[in-house]
Formats: sequence, C-alpha cells, structure tokens
Amino acid sequence: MRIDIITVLPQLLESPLSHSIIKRAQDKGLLEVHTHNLRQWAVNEYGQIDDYQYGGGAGMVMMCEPLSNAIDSLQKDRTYDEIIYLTPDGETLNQKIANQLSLKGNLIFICGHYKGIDQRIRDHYVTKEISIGDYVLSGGELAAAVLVDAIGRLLPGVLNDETSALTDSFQDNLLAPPVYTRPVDFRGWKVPDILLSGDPKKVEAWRYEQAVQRTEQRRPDLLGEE
Ligand code: 6GU
Repeated sequence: MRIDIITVLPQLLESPLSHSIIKRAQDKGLLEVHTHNLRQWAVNEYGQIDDYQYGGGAGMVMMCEPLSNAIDSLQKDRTYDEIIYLTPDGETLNQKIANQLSLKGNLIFICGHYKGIDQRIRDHYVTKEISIGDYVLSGGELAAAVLVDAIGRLLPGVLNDETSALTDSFQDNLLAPPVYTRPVDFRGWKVPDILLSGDPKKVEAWRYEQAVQRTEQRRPDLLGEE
C-alpha cells in the first residue's frame, strides 16, 4: 500500500510514522508513506496557500489551486483508490472503516488547516471524508497519523503472532478482555486461576465472557449494531 499525504506541516507527521509497527511496515516494504508540502504548489512567491473566505468571517480557507495542482501532480504518476480529506465533519473513524481502507492500494490524504479547504475540492476531488472523533484538532496531521497507524497495522505481514490484530478490541465489535503477565501474585493481587489452568478451551470461554461483560458495561452501543 502507498499513502501520499498533502500537508502544510510535513514535520508533524515524521515522528509518529517512524517508530514501532508502522516503521517496521515501511522497512518491510509493505507500506510506503510519502508526505508532500503543499507550499510547493503555492500560488505566489510568498508561499500563499490560503485566503479569506467569501461572505466574510474569521478564519482562512485553503485555496483550490494549490490543492488541485498537488493532487493532479500525484495522479500523473499513479491512480488512487481514494482521496481522503481529514476533517472533523467527516465520517467518524472506526475499525470497520480501517479494515476497508487496508484493502486498498494507493491513497491520498489531505490534511486541512484553518477553516478547512475550499468546498469545490471536496465536491470534485475528495472521495471520502474522515474524522477521528468529536473534538477539534488544530490540523488534520495528527488525524492522518492515526489513520495511517490504524490502516498500516492491518496490512498482511505487518503484525506477527505477538501483535496480532485478531484479538484487538473492536475486531468483532467486542472490547478486548483483561490481560495479565508475571508475577502470578503482585502485592497479593492475583492472576485469575482460570488463566493458570492450562485448559485452552476454558481460557477462551473465560476471555469471551469477560469481553462481553466489559462491552456491556463500557460500550453497550457496540452490541446492538450490525
Ligand atoms: Cl480529521 N481534523 C481536525 N482538524 N480535527 C479533528 C479531526 C480531523 N478529527 C477529529 N477532530
């Protein structure tokens, strides 16, 4: 998979994408992430990419021309399955969306800033709009990093047995059960006996029951859906 990210702050994306599992995905050649500074396509020598909004009001809007030139330039070299705009008014990201996107080949992410991007780019270029939750970030970059992580770890070959996505929270609309490691007794706080029983069937049944209980208590909304 290849992800091209159009941003005014490429530095902000560097660190989150160069560690741990997402770094390994790139090192293994399973994921390529390329960031592109939108200023390359600025409309003048001052590097302008935003302007006042028609109709008045506070806040700048990211202009059509730099964005369309950026996207056109990327599309000269390859075709993209989705052009995704990261925006708080997009569809809220969940595991199902991450699963679906992990099956695609090439993606463009557009990170918004200020009041967002000109609506015409959304109407004529963008194919999907995604939010990472009901709160406002100062730009789409951290949301883009979240999306790259959520998708990247699902690509075949990225995770091994230890990090397997199969037992994640949300993978089957259930939260993950509690987990324990050594020691068996820490300050008198004991590991549940069943996990020490050596009976994989019993362990599996206990984990399932715990997952259901936890989901009922914390996220009943997950149980009523699909
Ligand atoms: Cl995708 N962008 C911004 N700026 N804020 C957000 C968001 C995205 N998702 C949640 N809040």
